[in-house]
Amino acid sequence: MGFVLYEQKGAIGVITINRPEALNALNSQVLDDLEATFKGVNLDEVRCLVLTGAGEKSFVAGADIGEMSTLTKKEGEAFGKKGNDVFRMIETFPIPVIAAVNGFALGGGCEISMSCDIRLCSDNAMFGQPEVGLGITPGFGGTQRLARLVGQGMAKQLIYTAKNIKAAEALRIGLVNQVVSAETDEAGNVVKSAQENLLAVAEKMANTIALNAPIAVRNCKKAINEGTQVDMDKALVIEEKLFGDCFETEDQKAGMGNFLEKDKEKKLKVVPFKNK
Ligand code: CO8
Repeated sequence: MGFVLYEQKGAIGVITINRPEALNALNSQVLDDLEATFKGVNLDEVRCLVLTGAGEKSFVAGADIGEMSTLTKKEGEAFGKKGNDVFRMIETFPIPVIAAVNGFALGGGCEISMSCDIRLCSDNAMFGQPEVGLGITPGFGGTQRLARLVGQGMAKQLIYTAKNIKAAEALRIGLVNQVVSAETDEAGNVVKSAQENLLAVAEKMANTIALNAPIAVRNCKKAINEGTQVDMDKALVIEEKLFGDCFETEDQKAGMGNFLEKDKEKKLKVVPFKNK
């Protein structure tokens, strides 16, 4: 795929937006390549994805300003819809997606990270919604997802001021779950750069998720995504259905049977979870 790389590593997959000469800015082609890459993931084998950007400097520096600069109102709306459709596909993708944010996550970059389930970032990461400085609104879901993630007050501050924030502030307001620094040895020499270490941490988390029952993990994603959009009574019905759906699966029988056997050795073994 031209602007997107994909590597399957056992039960996890790593998707890399690969347009470093433009700091991985999202033009129509990148969006098309992303959509095709997600659609090509082998869901019989892959249980968790990591999404990152090529290079040390930038995750995604936004939607492509050059491409947007000449759009009419109608074309602007269509471009917004194109981004929204791809990001919603990521948000509702059956398996979890971890954003490994290496550097700039501005505009559409911050927005695509927010369509992922979990955000981890390197200590040089920079987040922001600079759109109002460009005369537009955050049009790839930013007004909606940022407000849901960090609360309306903080989202409005970030969006109205168009001021970028560093990794530590993103952690403080709950926009990211973890900030990853370079790994050093006892003498203080860098063993892994922040970017390398970020990917290692993200892949380790993805592998941890991949060891758990895949149907249960998928159902948790669906329950949280769908349940948080409706009132509590409806949300609990959604949860009940997805909970019930796990019973009679091989995962549920093996997972609980393993525990009940009270065989410590066996309990420690990884259950060979299957997708049924
Ligand atoms: N679009 C297109 N090209 C970009 C973008 C971008 N968003 N960001 C960087 N580039 C390009 C630069 O033009 C430059 O290209 P060239 O070498 O050909 O001149 C190359 O990447 C390197 O960039 P810089 O030289 O600017 O690198 P610096 O280290 O000096 O600066 C910054 C890095 C601070 C990230 C700077 O590049 C910057 O400010 N970029 C724009 C950030 C931004 O405003 N992003 C938000 C864009 S708007 C958006 O995302 C809206 C989403 C919703 C769309 C809704 C549709 C209707």
